[in-house]
Amino acid sequence: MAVKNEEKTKKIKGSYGADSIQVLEGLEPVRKRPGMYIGSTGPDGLHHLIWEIFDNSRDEAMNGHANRVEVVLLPDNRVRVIDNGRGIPVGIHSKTKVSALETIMCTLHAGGKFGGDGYNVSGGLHGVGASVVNALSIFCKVEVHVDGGLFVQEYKQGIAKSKVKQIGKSKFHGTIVTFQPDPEIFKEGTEFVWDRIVSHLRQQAYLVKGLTINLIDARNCEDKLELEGETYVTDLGIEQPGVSFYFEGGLKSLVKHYNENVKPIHKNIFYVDKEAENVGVEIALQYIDDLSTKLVAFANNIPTAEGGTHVTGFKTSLTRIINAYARKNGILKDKDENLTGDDVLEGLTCVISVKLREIQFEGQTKAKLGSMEAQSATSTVFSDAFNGFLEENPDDAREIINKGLLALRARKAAKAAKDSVLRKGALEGFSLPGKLADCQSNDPAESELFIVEGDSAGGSAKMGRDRRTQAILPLRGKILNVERARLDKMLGSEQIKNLVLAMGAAIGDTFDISKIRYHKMIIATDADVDGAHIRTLLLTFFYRYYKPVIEAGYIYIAQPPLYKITYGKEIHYAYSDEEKFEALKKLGFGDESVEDIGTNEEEGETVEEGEENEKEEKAVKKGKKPSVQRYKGLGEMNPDELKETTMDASKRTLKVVSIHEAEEADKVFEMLMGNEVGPRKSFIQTHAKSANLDI
Ligand code: 1YM
Repeated sequence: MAVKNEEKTKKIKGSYGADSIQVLEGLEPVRKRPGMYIGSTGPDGLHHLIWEIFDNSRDEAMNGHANRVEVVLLPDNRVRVIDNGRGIPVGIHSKTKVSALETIMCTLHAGGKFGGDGYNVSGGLHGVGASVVNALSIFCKVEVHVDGGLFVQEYKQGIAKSKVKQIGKSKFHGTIVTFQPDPEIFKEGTEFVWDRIVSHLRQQAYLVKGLTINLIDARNCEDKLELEGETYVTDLGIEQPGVSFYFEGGLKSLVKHYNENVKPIHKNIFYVDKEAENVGVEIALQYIDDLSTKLVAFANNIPTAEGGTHVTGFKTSLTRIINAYARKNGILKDKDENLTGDDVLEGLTCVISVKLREIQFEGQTKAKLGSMEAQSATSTVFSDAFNGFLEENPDDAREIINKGLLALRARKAAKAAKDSVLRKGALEGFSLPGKLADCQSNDPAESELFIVEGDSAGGSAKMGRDRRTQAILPLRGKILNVERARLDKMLGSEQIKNLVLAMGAAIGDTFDISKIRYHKMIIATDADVDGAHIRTLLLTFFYRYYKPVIEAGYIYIAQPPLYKITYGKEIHYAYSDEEKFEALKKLGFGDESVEDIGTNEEEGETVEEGEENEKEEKAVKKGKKPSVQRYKGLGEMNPDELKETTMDASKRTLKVVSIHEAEEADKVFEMLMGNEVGPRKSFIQTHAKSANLDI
């Protein structure tokens, strides 16, 4: 009799535990929204079908009832998973009058207690995935060797074709699930990828020590009938290509594998596999002669790339145990500082795997373990075992602690070097950068720092400044190849270091705004593409490292004029094309009638010189036109012009930088630096011509 799935929810008593109430629901929702159950209907979701069925076999192995699982790829994109476990129960439930097998395969059940008191390592979902796979398969068959018999049931799109039937006797015990993904669901295709399955199964084999996993490629096997036989495929004696995984040592084997091509600094791999507070904790670790850390963690065999409670519990214990041992054995003296968490992670290769009855994931990608009991359980199991390991293996212990001490010393030396670079300028006046022409005042409130592009502009600025309150720091023309340098590299640059020293407020952890030496830091770059780049870079730098300084309103952008218009004795500075227009209009000239001084050397002479002045005056009287000079850079201005237009506090205009502007600059910088070539290219093309980068 064909069994219909009921869409409505009904409650029945669990088959194997008297009080276990199960919520059962038909499989219609799975076919309607497959993504909700397997993530996607693309290749990820397709492979997920195998993982679901495999997980049931693996859980059976982890509960100690199976030691062999076979995954066989068959023709027509069918997959068969075989285990030698107890076999899914087939008994008829007294209330539902339905076989447990059928319930498992044809209802969305809550899982958990269904089968009794097993260790529900897949988050209390033992067997739950099977019905999902069944629902999404055009064909599915389960063969169970149990209680001396062989029982079979077949399904189509989650619906049983008949009751569970006993078709013979059996001396085996185990479960065989064969399924064929439904192309109606997996519209992108139902072809499995061999390498993907290999790497998943290899990882799983490390996580379940003593389990043999065979993967067999029988996709080209012509004798379908034989493959459809009721016994284990590998017992058919057909030689098929495949791989086999078996790791006796579990995670210890995995650490050994990770450290195969590197140099361990101690002989023995630490290993523990114990339970505390109902949480299974398995950890293996070994230190290598390197600075990097490889810490891989799993919860119920699911990778937790973002770590979580188990990793936290491990890290705190590792630091505590190593410090305690080192002190007890006089390796760390009373006066010595403790090793930090980072110190003891250097060179560590470690795999952590915890198993919980109930599991909680956190984070965006659900790749972080949230279950609190995992933290204390990991801590308890690891502390005890690792302490024992150090006591029993003093040579290994010494190497591990020495490694940590090395990290500590390196960290301190680096900090001292950084502090000396950054503090010197902050505290005393005498180690300011040589490039800086400092001001005389010691009062930050009246002091200004001009950050000037290029040595020649720097020279003019030095001469044109008020040396009492104005300091000049020239940045070499090309301070950096802005398009290539990363911000972290930038910090290593001499130019940026000079800027940090000149400001006097240090950087990073040691940053202290109260130490800042100037309350105005004025960026004065040229009005061309290079200048705009340097300005973007400086703003980004301030945005990332000196946000409070921007917020305090200490960062400014100088507004040098773009044009100088000379008409006899009259001098006008124009800061934009419109202003130039206006000025010329006022003098009675249209823009077109004016000669650009850039192309007229003779009239390009400065007006300041008396003789020239007179000449000019005469020229004007003779009806000559005004001359217009376009400044391409600050370096083109003489000291007086620079003072008059850009530096003199009574005449200049400054633009204060808002946090919003800095943020925009940061985005532009990010784009210029980013790996995406497209946006950068189009940005540069758009802005290459405009002298003023709009920030
Ligand atoms: C190829 C897939 O599903 N194996 C499998 C599944 C189960 C058992 C053994 C099993 C579990 C329990 C008791 C228990 C499942 N049983 C259930 C349920 N291989 C595959 N092997 N007896 C047998 O957990 O107590 C669900 S899955 F719910 F019936 F117990």
